[in-house]
Amino acid sequence: MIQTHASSNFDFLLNATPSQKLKDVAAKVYAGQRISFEDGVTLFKEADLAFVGTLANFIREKKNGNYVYFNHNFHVEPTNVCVYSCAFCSYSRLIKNREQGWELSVDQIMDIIKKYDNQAVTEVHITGGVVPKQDLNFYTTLFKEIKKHRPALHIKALTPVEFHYIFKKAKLTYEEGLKIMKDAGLDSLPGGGAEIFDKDIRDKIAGGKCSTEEWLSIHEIWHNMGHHSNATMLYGHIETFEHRIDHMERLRQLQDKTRGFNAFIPLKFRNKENEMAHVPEVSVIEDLRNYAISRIYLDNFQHIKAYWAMIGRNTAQLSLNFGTDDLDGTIDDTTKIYSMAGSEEQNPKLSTLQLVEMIKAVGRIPVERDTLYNIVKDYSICEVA
Ligand code: V47
Ligand code: SF4
Repeated sequence: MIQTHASSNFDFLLNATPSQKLKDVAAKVYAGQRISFEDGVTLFKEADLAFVGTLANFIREKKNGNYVYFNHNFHVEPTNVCVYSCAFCSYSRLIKNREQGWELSVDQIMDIIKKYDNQAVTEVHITGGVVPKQDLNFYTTLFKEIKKHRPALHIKALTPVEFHYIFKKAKLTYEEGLKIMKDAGLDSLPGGGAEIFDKDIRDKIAGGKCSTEEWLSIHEIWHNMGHHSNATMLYGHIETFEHRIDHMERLRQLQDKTRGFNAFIPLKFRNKENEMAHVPEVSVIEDLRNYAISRIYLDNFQHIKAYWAMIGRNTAQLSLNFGTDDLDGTIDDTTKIYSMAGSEEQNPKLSTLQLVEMIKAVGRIPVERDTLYNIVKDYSICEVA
């Protein structure tokens, strides 16, 4: 019998581990079966990087071949002042210390948007702190202005943290509020604010802001309206492996119902200058294991994103062999969330050429996508202009 590369890797894996539990998980993955909650925890507790990496790469190549996606995007952070005080957040300045923060007006944000008039960006990612002034009227005015100025620019904006606050203040249901935002120009939702879904841990690190149920409900309603979103998980702080699998399990269940998530984005806790600075950051090996196990567990998510601005370009590049297939975008030094939290990327900005070279250097095919993963340019057949 001719052995494929994948099946010889699996034989090697089965022979390499003495653990029957791990052999069983590998057999399920190879057969294309969903792994259970217990299997996920077993992978976190017992499997080494080579083991989960081989399984994750098998799934990644089955789902996305050799492609690595990126987009041309930039961020707008309307404010870093916030009514909440999440313990992990290095970014927000409490509302009482307003002098340390910024609050942009619609006109100031439009000046940022107009800076990209002659650039081939396809997406603006808008999110930041939560303040009373940036309410329903502020965001609907902003979205309408953006669409009036540049109709094709995809607006990926706001998280359930902001929506919950804004809609409550405006006395609107989630359905009513999301419809108004959509009509004003909102195209999709980023994955932020998910943090970790376990209630005890969420209360400790992000108490006061929208609950797990509220986060999931807003995404479900948005998906049922026919639109898409992403999902994140903040890991590597005070959570356990069970909490990470619980988080992914809740996302997997919602995705079974709606199919509305595009990508899952694990976010490594960074510990610079926040209330959790005493909590050590996890190792790069743990980052890669976490990407790989996410890829294995979330069998109904098409894409796993390594957000290079947070994890650093070298680890992001390495992760392309451990389950990830998306690097986010060019960013153009427009986000401060991660540099303020201690990311190695203090001025996150990559040119198309840099992204393409990063991806080609590991033997993969760079593909520029739009927010919804339609292919804009396949760099196996195009040159960088
Ligand atoms: O929800 C804040 C995280 C998120 C820290 O959807 C931190 O394409 C680590 O969601 N250490 C916002 N993480 C960013 C976000 C995102 C980013 C890129 C792409 C997409 C997408 C979404 O940033 C917050 C929080 O989980 N965060 N502080 C920190 N110290
Ligand atoms: Fe505010 Fe978001 Fe920071 Fe929490 S993570 S304090 S909600 S800006």
